[in-house]
Amino acid sequence: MATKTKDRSAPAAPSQSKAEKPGQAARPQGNGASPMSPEILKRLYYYMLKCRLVEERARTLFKQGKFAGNYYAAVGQEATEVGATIDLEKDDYIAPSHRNFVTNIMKGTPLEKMFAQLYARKTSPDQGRSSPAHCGNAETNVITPASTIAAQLNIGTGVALAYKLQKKPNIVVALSGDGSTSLGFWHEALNFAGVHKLPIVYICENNRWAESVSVKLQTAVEDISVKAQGYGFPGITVDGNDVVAVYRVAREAIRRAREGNGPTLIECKTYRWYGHSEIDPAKYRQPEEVEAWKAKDPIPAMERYLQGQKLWSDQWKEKITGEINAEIEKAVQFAEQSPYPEPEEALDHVYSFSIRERELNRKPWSFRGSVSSPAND
Ligand SMILES: Cc1ncc(C[n+]2csc(CCOP(=O)(O)OP(=O)(O)O)c2C)c(N)n1
Repeated sequence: MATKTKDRSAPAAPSQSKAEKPGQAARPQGNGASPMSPEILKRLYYYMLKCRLVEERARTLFKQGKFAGNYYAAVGQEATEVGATIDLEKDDYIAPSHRNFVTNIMKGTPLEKMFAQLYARKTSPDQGRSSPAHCGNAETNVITPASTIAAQLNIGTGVALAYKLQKKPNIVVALSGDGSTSLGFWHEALNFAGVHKLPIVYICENNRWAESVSVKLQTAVEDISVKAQGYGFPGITVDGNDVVAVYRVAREAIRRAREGNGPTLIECKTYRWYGHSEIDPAKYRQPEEVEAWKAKDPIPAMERYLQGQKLWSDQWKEKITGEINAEIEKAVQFAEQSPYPEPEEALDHVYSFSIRERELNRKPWSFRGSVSSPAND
């Protein structure tokens, strides 16, 4: 039986009855629906703030040349990332994209391990193998993002199939961008999940741009959520900067998936504040567009919401900001003091017969004692 890791005391969300019909887009509101517990509202805010502070620190470190590779910030998209994943259980999986580094936080990956990933150190989840942006963690059920965009959806869909075959009550939340919807992988994943009614929720973060390509050149429809109609399951468009709205819709979709009623596609309309990566000045965008979206910053919006609910105090914000920043500093120090992997360790955990056995004379861990080398490999 799956164990719960998060507070689940919030009352049930209203049924998204409009969205129960395949592909029909609904526009739920965060405000005005059934009340939510103070605990979950404050947790939503806490995690958005944490994601923002972690990302801004990561951006600064990159610009200071502290780590190589690249970094793909999702600053501005916190409401979507947090709202869609906060309700997951320990055994559920997240299949993130290159932009969803901070979703690791939502599954409980320690910041130390995340910063070690940025710094490519041996203490990172992949022991210093992959790029900074490709942070997954087997220990917390976060799938390593794929370099090929949208491919994380196929892997996440495979996990959902496994859970269904094993009759486990667990689900997958898979995230991708608007640009990913132009790829065959995206459609293959959704089609397969629709046919087999898999326990998976697809979150499309429509942040308007895929590198320098506008969403208008990716799709001829206004709402990407209508594409779910082709796969026989509900599609919902939601304000991706309204964390309460995203949370309510995602919770309903997660419940549907967990109860065996199949996938949901949730399109979250949002925006990334910065370039595609830290080396992209994003000159293809109009400054007015960027400013208009920055005015919709989900974090102060949630602050105002909490103030309206009488759940706010400046001291509380100061306290949690201090705690998060201290945690980040500790994690940065941990990463900087961690060793790099040794060059010969690059071949550990690699599925290969010949290099290991012929050149290093050691058996690969995955085939230890059970499979012999093919004669002519
Ligand atoms: C198949 C493939 N084509 C192109 C790329 C290069 N690439 C990496 S990220 C990206 C843009 C992805 O845009 P989107 O899916 O909207 O996600 P976002 O970056 O906006 O979060 C592209 C084109 C790639 N990694 N894989």
